[in-house]
Amino acid sequence: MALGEERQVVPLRCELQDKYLDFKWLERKPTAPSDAKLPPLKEPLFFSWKFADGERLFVLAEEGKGFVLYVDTDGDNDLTDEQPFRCLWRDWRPYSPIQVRFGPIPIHLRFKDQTFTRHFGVIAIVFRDRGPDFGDFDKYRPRMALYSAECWMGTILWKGELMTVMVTDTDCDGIIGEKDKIWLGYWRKQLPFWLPAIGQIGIKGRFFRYHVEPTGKELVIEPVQVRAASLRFHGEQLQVSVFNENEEWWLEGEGGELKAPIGSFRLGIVNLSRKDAQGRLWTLLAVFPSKQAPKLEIPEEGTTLNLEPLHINLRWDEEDDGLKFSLDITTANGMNVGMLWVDRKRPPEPKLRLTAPDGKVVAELPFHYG
Ligand SMILES: [Ca+2]
Ligand SMILES: [Ca+2]
Repeated sequence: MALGEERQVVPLRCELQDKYLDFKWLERKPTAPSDAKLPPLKEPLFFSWKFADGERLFVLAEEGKGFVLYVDTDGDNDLTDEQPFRCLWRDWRPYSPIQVRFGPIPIHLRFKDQTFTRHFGVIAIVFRDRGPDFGDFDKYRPRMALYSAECWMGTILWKGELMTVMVTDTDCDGIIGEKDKIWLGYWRKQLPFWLPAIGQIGIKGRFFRYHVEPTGKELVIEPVQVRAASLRFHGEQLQVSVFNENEEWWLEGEGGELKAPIGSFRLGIVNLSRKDAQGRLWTLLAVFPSKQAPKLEIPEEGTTLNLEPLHINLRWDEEDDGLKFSLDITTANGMNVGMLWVDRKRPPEPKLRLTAPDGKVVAELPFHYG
């Protein structure tokens, strides 16, 4: 992260935001807890969510020509001391599925002898059956989701350049921990990527452990000593995530060599860049398949990452009266190629040529990116 030998403390500032990158479904409850104090409510629907200091009740109810949301923001199980959040039917956005947002809602939390306030948004989404409901609000089937309406911004030194980072409370528990995310490069026209808010990284042979403080006020980066060996690759740049039961690393290397901790790992993500003979820059992003991530052993003498040859897998399914063809690409070690770019653009779409046994071309069809 920061390429320094010293421990670094990066202050983060909390900002309200109305966009969200992740959300969590609130848990629907058939009734309110028996000791909950409720204001008078028409047709209430009960939901709950577990924050770092315990469960909170959310209640959506009808009110005139709209809806009212009560949230137990201070966790005392009393909704009569709460400010209601309202919306009208005309506020429902004609998205698919239709939805309305409430908030920002201040949630007052207690964590390790500290009290602080976090802001969240609530999205009410209406489904009917399995699809979105474009008709009337079906009060018996809404789903409600929670998202953090805050992010924490800071600036780090990343490979010699200043880079803005954004920390989000991804799991919506009100504190920052290992299930939350640090977004890097989100504002640049490059592939945004994220790291867990607590983790370990190695860049060009320097290794660091980092964590975001639970209230989000700072990011602490500390250099660590690691027994490392070479992971050789064919290309200019390589980024990988590796993990085992005990640890997880984000690692970066250049010029055909990446320094990795010695040990037995599995490969989560591979991002490889290489120039071809014409000077075009190819970028390949591969992720582990749904079943199991491929093994990666890093012995003391080092090893080589072999991704090639790439396999092109052609599939077809019957659809109506015809056949639907699709293709995907896997690496030699079985990872799924999620993206393949040339000079930061998608390569031209491949074509499928169908021929009869005598070699006569029956059809020539272009594929489309799905
Ligand atoms: Ca309350
Ligand atoms: Ca969290």
